[in-house]
Amino acid sequence: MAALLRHNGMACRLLLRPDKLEQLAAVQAQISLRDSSTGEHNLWPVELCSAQHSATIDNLLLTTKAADALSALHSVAHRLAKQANIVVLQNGMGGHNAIIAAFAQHAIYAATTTAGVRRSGPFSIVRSGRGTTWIGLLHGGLHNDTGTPVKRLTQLSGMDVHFTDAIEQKLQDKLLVNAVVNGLTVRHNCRNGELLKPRFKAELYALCQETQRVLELDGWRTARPAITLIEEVLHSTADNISSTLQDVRNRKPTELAWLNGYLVAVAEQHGVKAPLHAALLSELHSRGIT
Ligand code: KPL
Repeated sequence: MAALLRHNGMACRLLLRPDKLEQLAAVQAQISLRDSSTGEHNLWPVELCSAQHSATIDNLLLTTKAADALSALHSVAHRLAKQANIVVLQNGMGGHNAIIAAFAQHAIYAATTTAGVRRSGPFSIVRSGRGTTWIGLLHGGLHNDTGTPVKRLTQLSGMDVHFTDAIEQKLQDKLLVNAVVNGLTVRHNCRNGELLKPRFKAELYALCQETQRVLELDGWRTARPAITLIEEVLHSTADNISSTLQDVRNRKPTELAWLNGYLVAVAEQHGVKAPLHAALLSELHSRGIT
C-alpha cells in the first residue's frame, strides 16, 4: 500500500515498531515492488518513522494482525488528529468492535483484500495477484462524502480498490475463505491447492457447510454455494502457503482466534454449536498453535 500510494504521488509514512526502526537505523526505505505476472519492477522511497514520532496523523492505515491492532493504535493515539480517519485492514472478524469502543471519536473504516503479495526480503514485495480491495465505513464519518482521503484510495492506479456500503458482507466473504482454508492447510501442512484433492473432499465440504450455516445466522447472504466460492479460491491460490500456515512455520501467533474462534463464538451467541471448527481449534491448540 505504501509503495502504491507513492506511485500515485501521495505522501505516506511507514510507522514501524521503535525497536525495528532502531535496528534499521534509517529514516527512509526503498520499497521494491515486483509484479510476478508482468515482471514490472519499481523502487519507491518511503519515509520511515517510529510510533513515538510526534508528527500528527490525519489518515492511518492499520495493517497489523487483529491481535496487535489495539496496542498499535494505542501506541500512536497521542498523534491522531481530532478528525483522523482510521482504516483497519486485517483478516478475521471480532476485533473491530474493540477498536470502535476505544477510538469512538474517530471515523473507523474496515478494509479487506484479495490482493496476493509475498515478502521476498525486507521492504521487498512480490505481487502475485492484483485482487480486489474493499473499504467501508464502520463507525462515524460521512457515508456519502466522496472527498474524504479514504475515498481517494479508490482512485489509486495500480490497485483495484472499491468503496462499499456492505463492508460486513465483504468481511464475511473473506472470513468464509480464511476459516475454511487456513486451518485445514495447517492441519494437513499443505499448500492451498492440495485441499482440492479427493481425499480431503468430505472434510472440506463438511467444514464449509458448517461455516455457511453459522455465517447465515450472522446475516451473511450469498447467491452461490459457499463451496463454489471456496473451490474458486483454492484454484486461484493453489500454489499459496496460507497466511496461517506461514505463521505456524515462522513460529508466530496465528489469526485463528479471529477466524475459527470467531465462528465458534457466533454459533454460541445463536444457541447452536460449530463442532468442526471447535474440534479444529482444539486440535491445533493441542499442537501448541495459538
Ligand atoms: O487469504 C488467504 C490467506 O492465506 O490468508 C488465502 C485467500 C487463503 C490465500 O492464501
